[in-house]
Parts: sequence; structure tokens; C-alpha cells
Amino acid sequence: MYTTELQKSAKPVSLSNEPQELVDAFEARVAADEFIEPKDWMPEAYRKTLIRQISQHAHSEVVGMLPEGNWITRAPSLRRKAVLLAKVQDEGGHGLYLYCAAETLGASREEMIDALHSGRAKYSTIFNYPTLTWADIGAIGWLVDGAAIMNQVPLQRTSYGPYARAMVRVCKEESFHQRQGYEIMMVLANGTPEQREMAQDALNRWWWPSLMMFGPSDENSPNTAQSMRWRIKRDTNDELRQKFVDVTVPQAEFLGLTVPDPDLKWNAERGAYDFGAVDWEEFYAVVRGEGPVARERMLARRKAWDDNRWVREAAAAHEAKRAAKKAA
Ligand code: FAQ
Repeated sequence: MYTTELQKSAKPVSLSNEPQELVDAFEARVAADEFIEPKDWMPEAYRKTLIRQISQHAHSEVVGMLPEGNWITRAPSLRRKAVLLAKVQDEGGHGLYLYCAAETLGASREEMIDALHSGRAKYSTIFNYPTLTWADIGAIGWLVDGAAIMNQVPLQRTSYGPYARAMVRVCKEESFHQRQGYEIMMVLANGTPEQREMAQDALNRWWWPSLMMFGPSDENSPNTAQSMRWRIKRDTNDELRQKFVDVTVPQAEFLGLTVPDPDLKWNAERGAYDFGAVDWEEFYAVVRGEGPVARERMLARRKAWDDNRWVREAAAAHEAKRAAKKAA
């Protein structure tokens, strides 16, 4: 098990030990859409929620390098290889901005990494699925980065300043990622019958896991109500999932591919697509660490951490020497 069990019950947020006037002033600032900055007073539960969400987000970016990294040596051309390499490096950079944002809240990098490696911290379910063909790299850019953008554009207005500012750059890069994925899908969808089949197969396998990225349905999401009140989240999980479906279905139609959902239907009254039920059993199983390649993912992360210990040690030794020289 690499992820903790979901707590399905609503989490009570206790503000009882905190001075009411500070809580009121904090809530008024949030309600006025002011950014909360690292040195500002904030309720402990707000700090904890942010550390949880930002560190899980950081872990997702870093673990998310693995499925695509798997294809760098097998990309079909030098151009594809260079683009994919740059994309995977971007994801590593996103992880670093996010770890830094969480550090401004008092979390240490070591604690966060340890929580990931010991299975206490979650990371996105999507990265526990294998990348079996080159079309999966197209599908990840198109669908996974597409879902990430849908979720992260509103986070540019999240109430915590360092998280919001990190999201501005992340979103710019994610939109490039989404386009490179869609372009791969366009080439395959307009290619040979085998390539077309490969594109359809990738869509079949990545569609539902992409919808799961938005988290449990609103009625089963213990954090949404409080996070919306604190303007950490600006939209609920179901609102974002619906927006993603509405934007992505016409893109699949343009490719001439079929979304693997027999219940998918345009609802003219709502001005939105109706779609089938997500398999929540599968979602919770993957969250619990039972995803198809969850074990491999954590082994790879732990190995990278151990193999690169010398780099951290060398950097620390260099910094100590520099500080000693400065002090002398
Ligand atoms: N997987 O009450 P909620 C990317 C957890 S970045 C695993 O609804 P919340 C870039 C949740 O954490 C993708 N766990 O929680 C890229 C919570 O945990 P707790 C990551 C999940 O926080 C592209 C519990 O379930 N993006 O893809 C998942 O209000 C390509 C209850 O759920 C972010 O992290 C899940 N899918 O809403 C990289 C965005 N869903 O409290 C490489 C920022 C929920 O039990 C290649 N995060 N959980 O410890 C968010 O917006 C929110 O945290 C949500 C969840 C919407 C993910």
C-alpha cells in the first residue's frame, strides 16, 4: 500500500483554540480575494490543508515523470524525443516549485519526500497506469495534461499566494504539453489503420482514469466544502470534471475517435454532456495503492532518491564550504 485510506467522513475543522478576531480578519481577507502570504497569520487547519494538497500535487508531478520517461528512448523521431524530454523536465520543475511553495508553510522537503516514500502521502491515481504504446504519450498530453490544466487554471486564483503564483507558470507549460499530446494524437488518428487503432486504444484506456483525476464526487469529497470556503479550491471536483468532458468530447470527435462511454450524450437543456458513472471502486483501489503499476512507481522513486544521495551530499558539502569561507 503506497497511499493512505480515504477518510470518507467530513473532517471537522476546529478553530476553537485560535483567537476569534484573527480568524475573522483572515476570513475577511479570503472573502475579499486577497492573497494570504507565508508570514501572514492563518488558521492551523488552513495551513495543514495547503501542505497536504500542495505536497500531493508536487508528488504527482514528480511521479508523473515516470510514465512518459519510459518512452524517451523509444520516441519515434529526434524531434519527438527532444519535445518529450523537455516536457518531462518541465514536470520535474513543477514538482520543485510546488515543494518550495509547501516549504513556505513550514513543511520540510525531507518530511514530504519521506511521506511519499513511506506511503503516507498520496499522489494522483493517474500515474499508476502503464504506458503501453507510443499513443499513450499522445493520450497523456491530451487528456492528463488537459485535465491538469482544467484543475490548475482556477488554482491561479487560489487564496495562498505562493501556490497561486506557481500555478501561473505551471499552466503556461501545461498548455504546451496538452498541445504536443493532441498533435501526436492527430498524426496517429490520420495515419495508417494500425496507428488509428493505437490512438483509439489509448483513448479507451486513459479516458476513465483521466476523469478520476478530479477526485471523488462532491458528495464523497471530505475536503471540498471547507477548501471552497477558504478559496483554496475555486471549483468543486464535479464541476471541473463536467467542464473537462464538455471541452474534450469535441476534441475526440475532431480526431474521429470514440469516447469509451455508451452513456455519453449532449444534453441541450443543460448545455453540457451527460456521461456515465465513474468506477469509484477502481478509483478507491488505486488511491489505496492497488493501481496496476503502483509498486513499480514507488520502487523507481525510492531508487532515484537512494542513487542520487551523493548529489545531495555534495551540494550540502559545497554549501558548508561556501558558508565557512564567507564567515572567515
Ligand atoms: N488521486 O476531499 P477530496 C498533473 C485524495 S498534476 C489520488 O476531494 P481535495 C501534471 C485527496 O487528496 C495532477 N488521491 O480532496 C502532469 C484527499 O486526500 P486526503 C495532480 C486523490 O484535495 C501531467 C482525498 O482523496 N493535480 O497531472 C485523488 O479537496 C502529465 C479526498 O478527496 C493536483 O494535485 C486522485 N485523483 O481534492 C504531470 C492538483 N483525488 O485528504 C505529469 C491540485 C482525490 O484523504 C504528466 N489538487 N484524492 O489525504 C487538487 O486540486 C485537489 O487536491 C484534488 C482533490 C481535486 C485532486
